[in-house]
Amino acid sequence: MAAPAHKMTPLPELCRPVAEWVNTVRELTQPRAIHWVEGTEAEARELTAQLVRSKELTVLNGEQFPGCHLARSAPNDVARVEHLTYICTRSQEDAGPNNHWMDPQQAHERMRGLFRGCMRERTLYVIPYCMGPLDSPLSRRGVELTDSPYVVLNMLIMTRAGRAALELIARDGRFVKGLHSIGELDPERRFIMHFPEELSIESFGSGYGGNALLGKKCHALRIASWQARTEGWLAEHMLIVGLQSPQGETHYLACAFPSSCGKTNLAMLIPPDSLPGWRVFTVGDDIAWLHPGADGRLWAINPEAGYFGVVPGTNAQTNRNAYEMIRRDTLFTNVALTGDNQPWWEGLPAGKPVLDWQGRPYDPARGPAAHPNSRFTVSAKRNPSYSPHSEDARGVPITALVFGGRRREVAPLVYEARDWQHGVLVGASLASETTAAAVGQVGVVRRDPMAMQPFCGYNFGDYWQHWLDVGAQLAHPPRIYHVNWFRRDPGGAFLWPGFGENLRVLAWMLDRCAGRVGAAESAIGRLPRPQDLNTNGLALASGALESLCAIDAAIWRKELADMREYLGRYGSRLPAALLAELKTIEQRLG
Ligand code: GTP
Ligand code: SPV
Ligand code: MN
Repeated sequence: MAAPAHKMTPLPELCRPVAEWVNTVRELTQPRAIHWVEGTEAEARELTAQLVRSKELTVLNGEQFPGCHLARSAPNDVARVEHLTYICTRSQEDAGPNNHWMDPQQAHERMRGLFRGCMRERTLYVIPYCMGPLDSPLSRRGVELTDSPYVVLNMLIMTRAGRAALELIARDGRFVKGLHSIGELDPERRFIMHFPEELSIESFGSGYGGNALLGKKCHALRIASWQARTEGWLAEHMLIVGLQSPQGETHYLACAFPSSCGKTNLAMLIPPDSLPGWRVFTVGDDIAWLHPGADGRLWAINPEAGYFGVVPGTNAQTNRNAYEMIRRDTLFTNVALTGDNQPWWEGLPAGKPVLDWQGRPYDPARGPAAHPNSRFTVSAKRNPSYSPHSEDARGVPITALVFGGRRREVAPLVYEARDWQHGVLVGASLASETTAAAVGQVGVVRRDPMAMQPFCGYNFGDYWQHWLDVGAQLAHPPRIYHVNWFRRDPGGAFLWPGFGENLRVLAWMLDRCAGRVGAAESAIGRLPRPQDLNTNGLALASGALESLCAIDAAIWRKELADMREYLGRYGSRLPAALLAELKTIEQRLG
């Protein structure tokens, strides 16, 4: 038989700096074996089979959910742990009041103590990955070292991982070092540490989501936001969606909503039948890297390759695209199971949970069957509305930026900022009810500027200044909006139907950007008048639209006072321009 025409270099020989670092970590953590991740399909199949044999994965009903598996995390390890997440910069001021801070040396020492010998009976996986299209100058690379094969499977879906990424690292020389161990999954021995000045991450004691898939929040937001500031771009907690109007014009929006506040759903929304002719194209569902382009516009890439999405609430009515997308080749984490091995979650109209997310016989007295932060991991290419421009090296041009929160009251359905500077204040003013995406109390309003409170790798004061600087550079800055899909009536019901109907609001924005539609001035920004929103075929309770678009001056005065107090915490790092914007609104409100 003929020899293979082309013999591939073994991965450990491809890039010496990575190999040297792996050696250092091997000495520290003492793994039984080392597995360099190639990124082939055969490798993913083998890893999956191994996890099925060890019962860490359950094969789901092959007729209804072909290629799908269920993983259950430790019951005390089900969400991000913001109270154990640190930014370790030499100066505490650089981390800012928005972050927990630890001195880098002290943090390294503490982590070394935890990592020492922690992989003795385990395999160390080396995952080279690329955030962003492989051939894009806007992409950045990293290597995650982990002892969790579940993390490897997730990273293979969520990033461009394997040989091609390592080849790029070898060429470029620069990569973010991420060291991860599940440790004993002990919440008392759990830390997520970031060293932006060293481009490194150390995560111990959790195997879940943003704590453990280091390419996602740790790299693509906390470390990348720091890099972006020094390099003149923005790393944001934003979806990217393309909307093609019935006239055939496509515009892209990037939207920042806090965790579990509707990004994945908006990114793949289905236009209602009463708005014929619209088409939706998803570029990203969670993170956007935004760059000023040579043409004076803002351009966006999605650094990720898959979705780690909230499962509960997903059904054929709320989001048929998402529902179809997760019916094959999907990894479910912490959902419930039916008697015939189908995944089940709250919000499904049919089926009956037999085992809850912990694998116990389902008992409603113990809470929901699926964990409220149960997730699906799936390739973006499974999305029926996957944009053909997702892999474009320069990204897509952004027409409008949208900020939004989950607020029962105060924030109207939508308003428009007067200009970029006002828009930066609008983003900085974002507040939202907390959700199950992070450990802690759910449903309490907190300030979450730009939806980045848990994710900005440096002082918010400097971050807002950076936003102002980026805008000043743009000859054609996107317009900036604020939305709230979550207003409630006094009985607690949502005033706005949300999901696909949100397109009506996005369409108003695009009409505004094209100068085709009017608005009413208000103290806080421009609001649609009743005739400005397309309400064809929309069934709203009487008076709902008026409530949704009303600004109550007394409530807003209180909101602004809260905002002023909050901004004051940033002291001398707070840009004067933001205070000036705040003052303008205060004066307009009277
Ligand atoms: P992360 O992945 O945590 O960043 O969340 P996300 O911002 O992508 O939120 P996602 O789209 O997954 O939605 C979170 C929850 O909000 C789900 O249970 C959705 O069903 C629900 N949801 C999403 N959009 C809407 C909406 O327009 N209206 C209402 N009422 N609920 C929504
Ligand atoms: C979020 O919490 O915003 C998520 C899920 O998107 S996680 O990957 O855990 O950060
Ligand atoms: Mn998110």
